[in-house]
Amino acid sequence: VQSSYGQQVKVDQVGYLPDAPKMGVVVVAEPATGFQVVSLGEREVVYSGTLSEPVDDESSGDTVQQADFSELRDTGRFVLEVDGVGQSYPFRISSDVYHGALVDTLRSYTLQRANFVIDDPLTGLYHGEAHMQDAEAEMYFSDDFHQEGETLDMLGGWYDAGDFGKYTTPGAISVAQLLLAYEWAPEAFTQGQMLFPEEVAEAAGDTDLPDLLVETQWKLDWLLKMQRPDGAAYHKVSGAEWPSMETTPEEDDQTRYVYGMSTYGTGILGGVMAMAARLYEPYDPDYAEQLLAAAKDAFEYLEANPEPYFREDEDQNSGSGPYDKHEDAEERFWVAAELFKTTGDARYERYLDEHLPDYFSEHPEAISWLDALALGHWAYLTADEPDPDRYEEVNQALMDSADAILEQVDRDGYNTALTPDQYTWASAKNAVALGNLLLMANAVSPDAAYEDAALDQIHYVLGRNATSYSYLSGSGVQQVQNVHHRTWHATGVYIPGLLVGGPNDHPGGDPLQKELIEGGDVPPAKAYLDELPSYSTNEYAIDYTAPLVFALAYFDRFERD
Ligand code: 9MR
Repeated sequence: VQSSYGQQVKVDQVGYLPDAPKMGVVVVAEPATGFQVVSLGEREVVYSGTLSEPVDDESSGDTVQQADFSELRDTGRFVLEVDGVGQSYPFRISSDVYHGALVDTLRSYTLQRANFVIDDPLTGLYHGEAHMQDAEAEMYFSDDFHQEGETLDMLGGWYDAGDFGKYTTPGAISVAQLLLAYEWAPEAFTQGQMLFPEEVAEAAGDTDLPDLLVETQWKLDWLLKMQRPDGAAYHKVSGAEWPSMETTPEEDDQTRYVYGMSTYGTGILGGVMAMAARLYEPYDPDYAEQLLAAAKDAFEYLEANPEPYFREDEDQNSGSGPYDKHEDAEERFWVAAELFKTTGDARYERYLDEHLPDYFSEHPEAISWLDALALGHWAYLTADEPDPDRYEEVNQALMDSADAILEQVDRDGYNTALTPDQYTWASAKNAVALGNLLLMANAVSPDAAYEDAALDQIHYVLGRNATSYSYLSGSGVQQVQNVHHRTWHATGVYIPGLLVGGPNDHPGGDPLQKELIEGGDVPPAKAYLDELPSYSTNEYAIDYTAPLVFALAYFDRFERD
């Protein structure tokens, strides 16, 4: 895929919105001056401009100049040409420029369904019912409710990533961001938009639900199964060994176990249930009631068990990921705040006041399974009657975080939200999620600079970056090709809509990536390999794509007033 195009002159390879800033990044050896935007086909110069002064970008080690063509509002297909340097990959300008990527990312969840026949005419992906042994997943340990070896029905849900594990925390945090996307822009989510494969449409029946809520219900139903009768959440369902990359889902017939339990996961599970209760209510009040009861059970468990707890099972990381977190304050904050928003019951606000008073003013970080505080803050800010002083604290904390992110974007040669030390596991997800924090700040205190910088993070993952890769499969010219994904690799079918982890200079045990990092001077933003074995940079996961769904839905057909 690599070509001389697009390596020095970088653009969002999907494109730009007529109503938003448009900027390309030029990597230079010697300072350059002029640039043109040229229409494809007619090859007319539709815009000419002057590059910004060169800057040394710390994360990439590149000397870069920016080409700002925001004034160009014509729709169409273009390339960016820079005198004496070269030309970019083609890109579009159009108000629906991100729509295809939005649909791809949404569909990717359906294609990740476990225990379900996938027969998708759009991608050609096929696999039969697999991991049906989840109907009898074995308890790995005993607790007050089940004996070790007892079997539980754990059918349903999505596979986590390129592996076949099903994990409570990334699952619930993904659903939460999809539901938030829906709550923010319900008009972006319609029936029929996800072009469901026939089996999915049939199973959904004659519901009034928009497709997105059909799909999130598939995961929510599984999450409900992960909850114990006392409200606590089991951690994951997986086999004890990693299957080889050549294994199709059907071939992985090893016993599946229910592992672990955690208070942080109980908080996340409760938070998403409280949020979902509100959103399913207009369509299905009975289901909403069930979701709300699950949220309350999770909360009550946490209220009765104030100490953080994360259960480590021997053997539990030999065939699945750890997703370990040994603190839980952020997740407690979220479930209480989300219940406060959904029910209006002052009891939940009291809990925050009494047990987590410092967390109102704690600076929120990018939403992830490791930290759900931003979701808690957002719920509190949008609850009906928050305490005015507490509201101010939360508001200030969000503004402080947003302004720090904005500073980084301004400093960065590529307008990326990641600081040089943030190119770690799942950096692409974190860039987008940092952008989403800016959208939250903008919703509270509107400022176009927040929106623009959030959009910059979409540009970053879609190719305007130091490697020139679009980290989203199926989008852009230089798309990722060798995603670490078993079903993809074993079937040979390219699956669109998957966001990979991206650059990571802390590769842990990933041998290929370690070799790259130890081999020499690799700048953080270039610590990336589009190679199948590079699981620390080139795996996809449901929680990587989720913040991108939120951002793409926000900017789909975006217009500036
Ligand atoms: O996304 C996870 C990342 O934040 C962690 O640092 C990393 C190591 O624990 O694990 C990542 O998650 C993987 C999970 O453990 C197993 N399924 C695939 C996930 C994506 O690589």
